[in-house]
Amino acid sequence: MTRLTERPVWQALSAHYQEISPRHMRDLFAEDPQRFDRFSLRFNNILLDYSKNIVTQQTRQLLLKLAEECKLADWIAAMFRGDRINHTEQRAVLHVALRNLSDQPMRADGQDVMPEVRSELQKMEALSEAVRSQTWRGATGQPIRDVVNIGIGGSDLGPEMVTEALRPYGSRDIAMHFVSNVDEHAIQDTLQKLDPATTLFIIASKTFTTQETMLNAAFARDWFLQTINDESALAKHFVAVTSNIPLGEKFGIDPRNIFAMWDWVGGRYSLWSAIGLSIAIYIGMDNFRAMLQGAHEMDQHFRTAPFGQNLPVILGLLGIWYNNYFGAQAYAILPYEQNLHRLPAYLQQADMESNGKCVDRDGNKVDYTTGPIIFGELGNPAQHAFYQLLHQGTKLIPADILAPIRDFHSVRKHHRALMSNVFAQTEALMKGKTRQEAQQELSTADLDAQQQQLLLPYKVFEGNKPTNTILFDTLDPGTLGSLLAMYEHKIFVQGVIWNINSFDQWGVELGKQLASHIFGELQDDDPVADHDCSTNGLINYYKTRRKILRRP
Ligand code: G6Q
Repeated sequence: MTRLTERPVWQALSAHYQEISPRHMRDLFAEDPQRFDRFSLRFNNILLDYSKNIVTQQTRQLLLKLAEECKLADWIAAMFRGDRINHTEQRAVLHVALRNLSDQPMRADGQDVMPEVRSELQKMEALSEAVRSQTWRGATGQPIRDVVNIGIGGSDLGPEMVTEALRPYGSRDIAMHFVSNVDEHAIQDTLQKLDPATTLFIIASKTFTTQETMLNAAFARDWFLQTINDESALAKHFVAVTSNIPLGEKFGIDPRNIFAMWDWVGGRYSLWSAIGLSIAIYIGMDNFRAMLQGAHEMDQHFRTAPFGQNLPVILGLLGIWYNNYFGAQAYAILPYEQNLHRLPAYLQQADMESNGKCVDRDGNKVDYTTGPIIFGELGNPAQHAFYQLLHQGTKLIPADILAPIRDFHSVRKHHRALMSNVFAQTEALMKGKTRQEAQQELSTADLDAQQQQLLLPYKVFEGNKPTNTILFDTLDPGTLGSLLAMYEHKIFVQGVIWNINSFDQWGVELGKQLASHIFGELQDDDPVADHDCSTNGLINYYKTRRKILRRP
């Protein structure tokens, strides 16, 4: 297979970059009054404006050619067909089946997975409705008031982000809690507010072996049994989502309350499965299905829309443009929607765990950069924090700005202020402020000529900072589903171009192995000597200090 950087289109893009990089978006806008129409896309009630990027029609053409030459269409077909495109784990990648609300089969290893998917959805519906309608009663006959999801990584970030995002749709009678960190404070702080008799725990772990989750789950079970000293009561207060059913049963969970997971769903792509049980309990199954529907519609769009009108494809290609030609190392996710406050953390995992890879599908070390550093925050507060670097720092950081047209609050002025910041920031990042404009502004200030000269260089903004603006009518379950599926597919598009496997995570596996070995070594106070001298030194310092601090 031709290596990426040897492809003629890659080289054509390099040459094109030389031509276009000195250009300023101000000029691109001045030259083309239709630029907004030419570089924006619509999908349902979502608008993607990507006109504020350093691209021309030729850039788009070349990027689309790159996608074509990298056989993106074949890869998309392979994913939907259930081929084992996660080649290092020999697994199909079928999170799209979890939201396949059509009556079409979807196959992994020739087997239609849809009957199992539907049956788990029904099981989720039964449990979530029982809890919501209070027909599910705890061991003392009381309804459930609090649900605690114990999981980490893919078994935590998605459900937590979605329950936050869809708060206006959430139950007022049931509070949701998420515990992932193995720092004891996380579980202690959560449990101290709760009553075991009205609490339901969801132990969410695909493997049911993850250290953090297992320790937190065992802690929760002990806490529960301290008050309700009856093991048979566990069945009413503990359910599990796992592909390791024997371990779930061994933990003491009633097999009827164990929800299945499959090896063709990666953790970070699993919120659509029973890993999303906490979401279903909180927003109800109708809303959960609406979210699946929104994702399914995006899947269909991704699968069928021409690449030039395909939101995930365009977003993916723009990311490649900055990452590989402009040398941009980072990418910012900036939601102007309070309830999306966990989206940056969620996308950080989705993107960085998927595309943080340096070996290609043929086993070769790549000679180009892959996944960017994803970071972000709520846009408005972030303006008063790190936007300075976006505006005037030395790094180019492309950003996605997401905002709803209509919010749920009655205070219209707030929403107008929020949106004015969206438009002002994207405009300022694009246009910047020229020396002349800065000079003009300073001349009207109450400053003498010397002070004006002193300030002038600091008041200049280069601009030409790329943003995508993503507007949607309102953050309802369907729209959220579409947006999340859009990002999942964007990540896949980039993985295809970079010729890497976006669906394994050997870096995460390494962490799991290492910690369990050292966990054993920390059982006693004996010094260790089997690591490098730094790690030995740190462990032994910890053991010595721990011993001293332990003394009364
Ligand atoms: C996600 C990763 C990882 C995983 C967690 C939890 O894609 O594989 O974040 O979700 O390590 O794993 P378990 O669900 O097996 O506990």
